[in-house]
Amino acid sequence: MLRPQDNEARETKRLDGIWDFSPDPDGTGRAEGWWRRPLPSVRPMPVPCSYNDVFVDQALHDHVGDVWYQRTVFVPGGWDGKRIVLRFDAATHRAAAWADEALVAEHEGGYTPFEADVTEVARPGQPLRLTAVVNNELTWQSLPPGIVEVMPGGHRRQRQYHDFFNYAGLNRSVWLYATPQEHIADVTVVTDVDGDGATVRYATVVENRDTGEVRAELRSAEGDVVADGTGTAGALEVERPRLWQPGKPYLYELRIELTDAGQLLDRYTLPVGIRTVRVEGTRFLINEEPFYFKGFGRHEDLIVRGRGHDDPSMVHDFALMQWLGANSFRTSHYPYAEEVLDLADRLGFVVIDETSAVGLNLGIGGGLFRVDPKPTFSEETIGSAAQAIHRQAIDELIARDKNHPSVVLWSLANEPESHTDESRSYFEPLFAAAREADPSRPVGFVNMMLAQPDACKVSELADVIMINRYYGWYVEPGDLAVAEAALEAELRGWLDRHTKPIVVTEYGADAMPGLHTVDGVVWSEEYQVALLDAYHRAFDRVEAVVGEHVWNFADFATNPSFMRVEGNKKGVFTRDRRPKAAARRLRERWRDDG
Ligand code: BDP
Repeated sequence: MLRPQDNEARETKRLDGIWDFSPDPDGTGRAEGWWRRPLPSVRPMPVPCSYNDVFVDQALHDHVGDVWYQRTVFVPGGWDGKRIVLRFDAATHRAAAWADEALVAEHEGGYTPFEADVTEVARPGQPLRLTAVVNNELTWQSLPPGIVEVMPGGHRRQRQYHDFFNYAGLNRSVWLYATPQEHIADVTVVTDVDGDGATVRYATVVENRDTGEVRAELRSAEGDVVADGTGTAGALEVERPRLWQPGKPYLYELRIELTDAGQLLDRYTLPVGIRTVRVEGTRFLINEEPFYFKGFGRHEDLIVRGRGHDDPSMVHDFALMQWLGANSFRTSHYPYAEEVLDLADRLGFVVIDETSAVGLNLGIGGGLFRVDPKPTFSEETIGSAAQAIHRQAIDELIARDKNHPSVVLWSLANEPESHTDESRSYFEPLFAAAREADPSRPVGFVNMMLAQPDACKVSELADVIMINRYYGWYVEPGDLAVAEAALEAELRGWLDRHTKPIVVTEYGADAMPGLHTVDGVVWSEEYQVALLDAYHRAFDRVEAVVGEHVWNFADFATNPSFMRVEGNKKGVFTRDRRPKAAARRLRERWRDDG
């Protein structure tokens, strides 16, 4: 799905700012038709932002159910005759939207965009009332999964199987935008390099087209046309291409134009990075060069904003990652805002792009999150309905992010159950779906410690082994000698069974910022540093390890638990982005000048 953009043929109106907001704790809004009039007892709510931490209101912080957003916008008079679209970059976890009285969109999944053609309802030069109901309930059919429980006092409580707070609301921008009726609806770009030349293959989808032709033009960053062609799909040959390289990105601009008798009908421009990615044996190759992932599993998690997107914080987080010498990250545990991928393309970061399938593992959930164990994959729990939604999430992720050169690997899930036949049956069609949607990138999933190399039945389907490991923390806490040996033995165990590269997608220890001890006890900053050192020694001894992503970039909010001190403290930075001792240690390891 293409991002809105402004040019001669298109115009956008970003609807960020204060919206009217009403929680709906009794769930009466839909039956009462709240979209028909101004919302009851409104409060001001910023968009984009999670609603949970904005007010001093415990009930809203813990709210389970619907909340309503409303805003009247002015449809520009110049949009007469245009196709007018309403787009939500994300509504967590599902939403329905009305333009005036008309229901225009419904969407499941909290981290991918959806849009609606509102041309019939929006009158240029007139106001338009937009209303959205956003629901945050996690069920067996949602990603991530969960259960809503009614507690003895009558209030509803969310049970979940993942370790981050269930921030919800309009976490990303909302847009109204206009395109011509005959318009470019999609563009797919795949690049290939052969000797001194490169091919940029493009395919477009044009909608409502009666006449006209499609032209494609590839321009250098300096604005020179380096290749062009005509047709809805084609291959542009580039001589002596400048490659998009990790840390040294180069972006061309692909201009797709729809013209009729020399007249411009629509145009869409897209940054294009020419690069290849492939797995060979135990190596992960970008532009045929072995790539080593250095970086983090992260969260979209900010003070006050929760999971709400914020440009200044995003740019600052990239600056901090660069300061440490990181070259990559994983969008743990859901697709991040498109702005993040745009910036990764521009700064040369390499991205492992993950769906929001986290917590598909009721075995650990039972232990860690105090939920009664049930079979993970069954029709009573995560079954065919969830699988269909998971498939849709994969398709939407790939449709959204397929053109980003920074994205080199799809992660279909984080730490699902993977040692049972049921898990294998669940994942087989999902791997096939991902490969069908994008034959150009490797596909994997992130394995959990309980499914060791001899037990995991899903890794066979993956191109890369991605593992999260907590030796020295959840297992053998405090004994780093045993942890280091166990880690190395396990890494070799993967190699015995699979000739595939291994990326350690999580490892780390909680550290209370400011807790210093002489003997480096668990939870001290010293222990966090010592654990990273132990892992790094093991990684350096096993050649098939092609990546290290520390868990986590920064401390983040979770549900209350006896294991969490105001959230998860495995950050190398605090939640307000102050470095712990581990940050400097990583800088020494990752940067040549560190
Ligand atoms: C892993 C999960 C991650 C958790 C982490 C931890 O993938 O979401 O936050 O453990 O416990 O199992 O810190």
